[in-house]
Amino acid sequence: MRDVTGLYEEFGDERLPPGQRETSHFPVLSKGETPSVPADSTLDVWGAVDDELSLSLDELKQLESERQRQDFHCVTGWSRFDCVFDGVPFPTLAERAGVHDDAVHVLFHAHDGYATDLPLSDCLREEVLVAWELDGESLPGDHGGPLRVVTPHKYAYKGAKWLSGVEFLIDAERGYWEKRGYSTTANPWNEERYV
Ligand SMILES: Nc1nc2c(c(=O)[nH]1)N[C@H]1C(S)=C(S)[C@@H](COP(=O)(O)O)O[C@H]1N2
Ligand SMILES: [Mo]
Repeated sequence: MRDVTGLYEEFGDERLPPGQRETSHFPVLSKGETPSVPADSTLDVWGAVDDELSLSLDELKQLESERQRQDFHCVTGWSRFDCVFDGVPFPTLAERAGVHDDAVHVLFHAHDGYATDLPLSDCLREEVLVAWELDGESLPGDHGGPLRVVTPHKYAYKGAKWLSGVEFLIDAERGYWEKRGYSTTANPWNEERYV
């Protein structure tokens, strides 16, 4: 298992980012109801890529995956340490799609109509996982099952639950919360909460 709970050293002095409090349970935070994701749904990858992808969950699981221990920081002020996620590191997916040199940004799409965006450089990190297991069990529906993104170096609204698509962009576009005033870069150790 790869332990990335030390990644805070790149960004700050303390594992717990400023203004956060640690919680031992795992709250659910969604903009609306948990959507029902069809069993035959695919993860689609498109935009500035050589090969558009449409992968079933089984196909995704055949890519090189790993288990990671990560921390989770919600912009509303709670953090949960030591979450264990299984998934495919984002760079592996990007490599499979053949991302174009002029791509600079990523927009993640979800089955509940949610979207969130990040600079490509913030996504091309091993700890950005497209994940299907939490703490050794299939990802619970409320937490984004069957498939979600996790971004331990960012506030957790960057991690789309019920992931349906990944779009590579040559011009930045804003996601659901980003259009409503939340930060695009969302570094918890700089308290980049709002614009
Ligand atoms: N599709 C989707 N993904 C989402 C959200 C959402 O409403 N819809 N909420 C975001 C927010 S604000 C947070 S803090 C985390 C919460 O994840 P959790 O419910 O597993 O704690 O999911 C993020 N991803
Ligand atoms: Mo959040």
